[in-house]
Amino acid sequence: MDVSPELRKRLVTARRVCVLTGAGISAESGVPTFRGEEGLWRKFRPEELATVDAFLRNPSLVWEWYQFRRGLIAKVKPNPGHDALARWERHVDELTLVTQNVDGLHRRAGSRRLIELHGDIHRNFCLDCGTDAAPELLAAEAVAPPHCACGGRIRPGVVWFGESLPQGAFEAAVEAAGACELFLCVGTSGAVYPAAALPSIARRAGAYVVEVNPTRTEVSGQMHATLLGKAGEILPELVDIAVSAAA
Ligand code: BJW
Ligand code: ZN
Repeated sequence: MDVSPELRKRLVTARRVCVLTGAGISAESGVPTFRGEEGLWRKFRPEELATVDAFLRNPSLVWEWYQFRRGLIAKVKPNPGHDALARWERHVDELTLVTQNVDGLHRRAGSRRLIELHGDIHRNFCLDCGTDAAPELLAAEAVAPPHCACGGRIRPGVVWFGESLPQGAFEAAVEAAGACELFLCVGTSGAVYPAAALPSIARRAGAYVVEVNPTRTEVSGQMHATLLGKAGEILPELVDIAVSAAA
């Protein structure tokens, strides 16, 4: 991979780093992305599955889709891209990892300063009273969402279209993007807001902004540099450069 002298300098000198990740970083672990050739949404329309209206209209279909994905995620593990970001966090003054992913792979890789903008697929809560669901309610084979003690339906703890992000999550992400010297945008199509606004927020605040993705995206035009390739191959190299300087 060709790292420009400018990017090398930024990697070596940045003390505050912010990274935004999307489904692409988990693709090499075997978790399908949403959009594109191999994307989940080639087969299912987002509005049929990722809105509260879809859940109310057809709770079993939506529940089954999340149970299928939970089963898939349980069988995979973090890849060198996740590992590299966790390693970087241990070596730099401040690395805030903002993810749109709900799969929990960053946490499993060891990232701690983590903001999960779109929730957590392993969590479930009651649509009516908001109480977290007890794990015993969530048998893997269940084909319909269980009910809470209050009678309400249990739903996955993810953020659907039209819903607010978890309280304080976007504000914390904006703060990190606005305060960093180096911002990386990894494995996201940049199609979903407000997450897709973070690169431009970082750039306006003076950060050097870099994208890692096999293809150009809706936010490529906002980048100082785009590194075309897989996160699991490029991130370890970038972190080697950053960490060797810190050693
Ligand atoms: C690789 C790779 C490899 C492959 N290595 N890369 C402004 C303008 C227009 C609309 C809106 C707007 N603001 C809000 C909206 C409405 C809406 C929205 O954005 N709509 C768009 C469709 C236009 N947004 C919302 O409704 C959000 N809520 C909201 O805005 O509330 C108000 C609010 C405002 C301000 C502050 C706070 C709140 C909620 C959005 C919720 C999104 N939910 C989903 C589903 C989550 C649950 C689940 O998992 O089922 O989140 S949608 C889906 O898309 C999922 C993802 O997190 C999200 C982003 O997808 P991502 O990660 O980018 O994946 P892909 O598949 O699109 O891209 C993968 C990329 O990886 C590709 O580029 C590949 O090339 C690449 N890749 N292999 C590196 N090996
Ligand atoms: Zn309830």
